Amino acid sequence: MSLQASLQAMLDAQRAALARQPATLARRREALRALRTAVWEHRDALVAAVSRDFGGRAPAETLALEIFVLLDQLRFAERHVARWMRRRRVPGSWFLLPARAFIEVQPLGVVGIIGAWNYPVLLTLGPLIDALAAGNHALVKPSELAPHTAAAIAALLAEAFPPEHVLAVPGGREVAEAFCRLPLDHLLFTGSTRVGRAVMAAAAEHLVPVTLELGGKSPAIVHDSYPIARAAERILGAKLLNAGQTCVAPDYVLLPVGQVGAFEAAAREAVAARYPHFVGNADYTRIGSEVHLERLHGLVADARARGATVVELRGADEDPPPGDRLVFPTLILGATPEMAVMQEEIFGPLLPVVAYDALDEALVFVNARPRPLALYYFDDDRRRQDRVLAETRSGGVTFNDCLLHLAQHHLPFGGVGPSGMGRYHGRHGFETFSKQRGVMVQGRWSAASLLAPPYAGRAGRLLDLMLRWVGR
Ligand code: TXE
Repeated sequence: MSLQASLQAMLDAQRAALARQPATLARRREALRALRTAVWEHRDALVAAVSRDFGGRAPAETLALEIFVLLDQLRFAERHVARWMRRRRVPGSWFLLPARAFIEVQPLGVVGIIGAWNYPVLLTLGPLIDALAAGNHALVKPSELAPHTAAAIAALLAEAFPPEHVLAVPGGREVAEAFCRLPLDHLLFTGSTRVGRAVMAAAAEHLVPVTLELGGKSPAIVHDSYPIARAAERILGAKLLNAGQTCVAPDYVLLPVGQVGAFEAAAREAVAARYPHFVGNADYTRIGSEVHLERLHGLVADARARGATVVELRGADEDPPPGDRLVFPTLILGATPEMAVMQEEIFGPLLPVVAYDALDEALVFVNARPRPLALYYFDDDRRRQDRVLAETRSGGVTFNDCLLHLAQHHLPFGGVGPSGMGRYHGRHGFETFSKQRGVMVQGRWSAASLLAPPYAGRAGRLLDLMLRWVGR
């Protein structure tokens, strides 16, 4: 059987199983519970697998940013799914009275999820939570760029679910491409904007709706009035989680022109407090692959050649041993738009600093670039916060810190424009993976029948009256 045919057979088996078993509340809760138990029981294996894939990922980062978040999202979904799936009565339109109307929320069917390598557990199993809460069956494709984690996820899912309910489909690019050609009921992809385009083009053949969780250059803007040391500490703290390989990491920082020196000093202090040394320090995550390591070295070299001041925030005598994919936290002072580091998503611990004179100028800079996945603004003044909200666009926003809007269960998460489309997390993810079916129940007496032809008489006069009622 060809690859495409065998994937199709998996999809068919899941569709048949879904038709046999309706997605009751009890089944959904049971599925969420099974996933929670499996993640909990496999947590050590997952932490170890992620660390192997990264060539060193701080175990606390995997536990806090992947396992904890997943388990808490699962608990949240278990608690709220009954309310989310409830039928919703809506008011009937006046001209159709006494007809009733309601929204019936149903599973879409069999959904596909393509995970990413940078948070290989969370970005693969997180969307699955929402899909299961919505009562779907799912095919899950973990990233082959995190192969040990992919195997751990496949083992965990095989233990928790029969394959006709949830099935991991590990494999490389060829599998990913075939996966995108399946006539799924929905496809969620997390990864780069470039691959996102290919995913959407492939999905278009069967009109498969897509949610694309992409990335982009998320700016952090610091206002002159904000304590610079606090801003530096929070921006660097967020940037260095997972060594910057986070879709919502602050990509570059816009600083008031007079604050660059103070920011550098505070950044140095913040880094030293977190990481007294780097070589042999398991708290600092390594770069996911050789390719990305080379890419980051290339970005630094290009910035230096174009006149930036490159400041590595590390002890003077440290050098990574060969084979260690360690990139030191690095400020790129005097970054300019021509530098590659200001053109592509960095996805690593490099932080370009761009100085601005007035807030207007900072907003123009941000708005001249593609809409980012996140925007961070440091300022306690509510009126200016509102102004920044009104005058910019991004997937999400955190004021006075970075990343954390992502962890708010009640907020939708997703990009805009090139940073993605659609949303998930909590109820928003539940809705992404549900069909909101509009249902009308006609009464014994039907108002619509008054408009039946012949139009020359009463029906015409009534229509005329109705038009005047809404038009004047
Ligand atoms: O490579 P690729 P990477 C961003 C981040 C990073 C950049 C590159 O900026 O630097 O993307 O990422 C599959 N149809 N993010 O190294 O080539 C292939 O099998 C379907 C942001 O991941 O962009 C592999 O699994 N799938 C992000 C993956 O795409 C296809 C997370 C490789 O992606 C395919 C990750 C096709 N035609 C990267 N071609 C985030 N939002 O967090 C390739 N693939």
